[in-house]
Formats: sequence, C-alpha cells, structure tokens
Amino acid sequence: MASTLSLKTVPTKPFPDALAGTSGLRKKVPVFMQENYVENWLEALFFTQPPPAGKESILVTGGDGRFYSEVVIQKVMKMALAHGYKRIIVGKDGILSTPSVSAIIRERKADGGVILTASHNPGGPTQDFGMKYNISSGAPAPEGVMHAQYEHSQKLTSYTIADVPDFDISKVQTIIPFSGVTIEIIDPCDIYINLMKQIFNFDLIKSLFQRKHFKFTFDALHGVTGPYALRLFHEEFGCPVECLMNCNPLPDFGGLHPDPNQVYAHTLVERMYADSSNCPDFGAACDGDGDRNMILGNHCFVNPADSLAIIAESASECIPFFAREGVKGVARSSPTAPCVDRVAAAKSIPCYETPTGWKFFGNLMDAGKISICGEESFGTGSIHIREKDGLWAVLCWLSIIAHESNKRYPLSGSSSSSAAPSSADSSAEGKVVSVQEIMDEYWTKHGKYFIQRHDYEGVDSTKAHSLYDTLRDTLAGKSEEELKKITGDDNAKSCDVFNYTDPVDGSYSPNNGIRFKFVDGSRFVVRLSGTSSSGATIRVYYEKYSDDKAQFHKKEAEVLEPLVATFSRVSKIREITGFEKPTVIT
Ligand code: VG1
Ligand code: CO
Repeated sequence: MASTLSLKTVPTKPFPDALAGTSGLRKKVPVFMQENYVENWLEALFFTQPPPAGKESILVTGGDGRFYSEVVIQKVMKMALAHGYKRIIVGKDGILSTPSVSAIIRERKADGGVILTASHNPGGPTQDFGMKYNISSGAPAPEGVMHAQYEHSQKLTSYTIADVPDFDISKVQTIIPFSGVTIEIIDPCDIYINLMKQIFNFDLIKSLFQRKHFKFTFDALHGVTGPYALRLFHEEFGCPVECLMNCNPLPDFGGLHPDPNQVYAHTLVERMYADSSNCPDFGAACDGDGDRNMILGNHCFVNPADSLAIIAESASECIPFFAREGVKGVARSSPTAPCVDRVAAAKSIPCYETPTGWKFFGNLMDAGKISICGEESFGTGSIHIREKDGLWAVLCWLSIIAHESNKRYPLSGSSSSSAAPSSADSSAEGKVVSVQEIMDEYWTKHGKYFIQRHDYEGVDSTKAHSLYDTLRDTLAGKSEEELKKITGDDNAKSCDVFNYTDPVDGSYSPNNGIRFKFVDGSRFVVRLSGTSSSGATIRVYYEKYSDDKAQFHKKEAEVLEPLVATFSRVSKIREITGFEKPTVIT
C-alpha cells in the first residue's frame, strides 16, 4: 500500500457534443474513444458535483458490461479518487444493473453513482456507449445538474486523474490502495436481491412456480439482468435454467438489440405465440441495463401503460411492501396513455403527468407524492429505488398472478383455501390465472386504450427539428375551428405543447412534446428522442379509448388508422423526411 495518492494533470479541450440527453450521454463507441472524451465528461462532473467533505464520500459505479466499459470504469475510479472520493463501490467485473446502482446508492448512503450504459441501444465496437450520473437519492441527475456539468465541460483546459495502475475488479474484494481510500468490489446482485425480498412475498411467488400448470420464460437479451434473473428465478423460485434465455451478459449483446419490445425481443415473442401446448403462461424480457421490462402472456402482450395501471390497481392487495406503505399517488410520462389515471381516479389518489425520462419522477417520490410510476417505453417502477426497474415489474406480475391463482384455485393446505370459491376442487389445483384474464378483467372495469408508438429513426437532425417546430407553430394553441380546418379532420379538438413545472421544487422544463387531442379524447403526441446516439428520432404516440367490450380484441392498427392519417397529412412527415413508414412500431 502506497502512502499517498499521486495525481496527473492532463491538458484537454472541450467537446461541444457531450451534452447528456433524456438519460445520460449516449454516443457511438468511436466518439467515446476519442482522446480525453470520457475524461472531460468526468472532470466536469466531479468538479461540479464534488464529493461532500466531512464524511467518507462514496461513489458507486458499474454498468451493463457493454463494449468499452472495462476501459471507462478504470477512468471513473481513478478520476473519482483524484477528485477526493474516499470509497468506491464497484460491481464485480464492472457489472451492475441500473436499478441495482440506485439500490446500492440508497442502501450504502453513497453520494452518487456513475452508470456505464447506453441502456436498450445495441453495443459493440461500432455501436453505442453511454454514461449516466445518479445523485445521492439514487435518482438520475436532474436537468439542472447536467446543464451545469455540460457548461463546465465547455471551459475545460485540463483534467486530473490518479496516476495508478488499473484495479483488479474481477473478484469480490476490498482494496486499500492508499491510506484512507477504499475500493470495494461487490457481488452485483446481493443488495438488489435482498431489497426484492423486503418488497415481495417470495414464498407466494415460489408457490406459483410450483403449480403444475405454470410455465415461465425470461429473456435477458445478453444484457445485465442475466445474473439477477438466475438468482431470482432459478435459485429462489426453482425455475429450470432452460427457461431463462440469454442470461450471460455480452459486450455486444450477442448481436441482439437489447430493447424489450415485440420487434427486438422477437425470439421471446415467438415462444409466447407458439402454436403448441408448450407455450409458456408468462414471459418477460429486460433491456441492456435492466431498467425496462416487457410482459407477455400465452398469446398476449401487455402494453406498458396497461401494465402500470394493473400494477397500481393490485399492488396493495398482492405485494407486501404496498400493503404496508399504501399507494399514495401515481405518475406517468406525458406520452404514456392515461390508463393509470383511471385507476387513480377510482382509488381517489393523485396522478401526475411528467415529461419523458425517469429524472422527473424523483422529486415526486422524495416528497412522498407518488408510490408507483411508469412510462410507455417499457419502464415501470416505484419508490423502492429511484430508477425504473425491469425485474421488479416482473416480480409484481408474478405476485399478481400468484395471488389471483391462490384466490381462485387454492392449493390444498394453503391458508387461503378456507376462502375457496365454489368452483375450486382438487382438479383445479395447479391451475393458474392467465395474463389475458387479468387484462380482460381490468379492461372490463376501466376500459381499454388502443396504443401505438411510431418511431422514425435515423432522420436527418435538421429535418426532424424543422418538422417538429413547424408542426408546433402550425397547431399549438389554435382554436378547435382552426384545427379542424388546418388538419382537415372534423374530430380535431385542441393542441398544446407540454411545458412542465415541477410541483415540488418549481423547476421548469419547457417544450416536452406536442399534444394533439381529438373530440372523442383520442390523442397523438409528437416529440424528438433524447437518447439517439446519432441523427434524430421522431416519436409519434397514438392512443384511443374504448369502453365497449365488443371492440377490445380489435387490432391497434385498425383502430388508430384515422389518427395516423391525420398526423401524416398535417406533419407532411413523408415529404419532409423521405420516410415512407416508421422504422419501428411498438
Ligand atoms: C427513451 C424513452 C424514455 C426513457 C428513456 C431512457 O427516451 O422514450 O421513456 O425514459 O429512453 O430509457 P427518448 O428521449 O429517446 O424518447 V433507458 O431504458 O435508456 O434508461
Ligand atoms: Co434502460
């Protein structure tokens, strides 16, 4: 052990493109590989967010293990030391899911965390890399923090780094390189799994896996959730490993696009729609860094907006954490269809609408205003941490199915069998309530939103901005009569731009998408993505409500067709971008 830390100061220059978007900084790997690019971003971060004095300052770091992580993680550790951090907690092999970083920050009372991930974007030498900063609550840094960091980065002429050899992070161990400084390499899963045990009834979930008829499958898409999924589903619940797909994290995700939607997680989707008696009852996938989830049933898909609403509806009945704490309020991002709003109204609890990105939920959670929240982009979460949490959402669904199955098809000897409905007999034992039944019952109670998101990826950035600006100037704030004329649609009603004032700290975030409403309450919302690593992505979100049961099994594309036609006509998206159709529809 050396006695003092020796530092190196290296000249650098600003990188004008290094501004964090919806969720951290995301660029192609070669951009991050430029000399001093990573160091610049970290220097500005640790300068504007210095470790607090008067305590053992702690930084957590890790990521989804994507290509280039092993180089960057060493820079994070060395620069954090150079800027005065006293303890660095790092996941073994640099592996930590985004939700587990948030959990570790909170559990260990750390001062911040640096997460190395570009989330659901592909990885590899020519693909995407990313860096995110989370604050001491475990939440993604608010916009103000990242703006200050960016401004400082534009003035840099040098950075400071510890002049030490690389640390060995390949085994769980504690390294004390200098007196007063600790590098703690931890098991990536322990803290997170323990937290899940405090939230959920593991015995209840395990009983579901023991039912004769329950078949489960999970796809980690070679992202970070693999090791967590093995611990939970295999070790805790006894699910055979053959049912868990792609559970070894790979730097290029095995060439997969680690985005859990029906387009990219198609192997799972094919399994869930297989024409055989072997088709699983429940399937799920998570994204590269583990904060997103997709839920599927036998021949059915759960839309994320429905999933959020169903979890909010059932949480206090099925999940011990919410039975104890209650559900105080809920929130959803603005382009997310307002399914959860109806649940909130029925429960007489508040519901908030925020801009896209998890950072806006943090203040509402800290202030005790909400307990559960989510986004249409396959993100669901709660106050247990300050990030969305893919596996948590899967455990919510397993709890709901287990609870409902116990109610309707009690297992003999279970305490709930005294409340057995008359249909329960021993032949029903082992049966499970299906995902489709849960959705049908929920739609019958609250009605159904038909929902689609159309993404136009890789659009020329100038054209995308001009389309957005022109559309906003043409439509926002116009009267119903004017809108009917401009759009040629007799159902046009109103249009505005979503400007958000945080109800907790009053911070203001303008221009978060164009919201267009039709007379019957249908909407489309248009915004530009803040996570694309090159070019621009235009996202158009469509939704239409129906409480007519006879309509529920209609196809989304058919129901939403008139909305799509109006958007296409008024935005001139084909003419402006040259795109005949969206690149991805989810
Ligand atoms: C997208 C999603 C947004 C999500 C964000 C980060 O942002 O729309 O809902 O919070 O990705 O998710 P954008 O600006 O591209 O639409 V993740 O899984 O990257 O942390
Ligand atoms: Co993610």
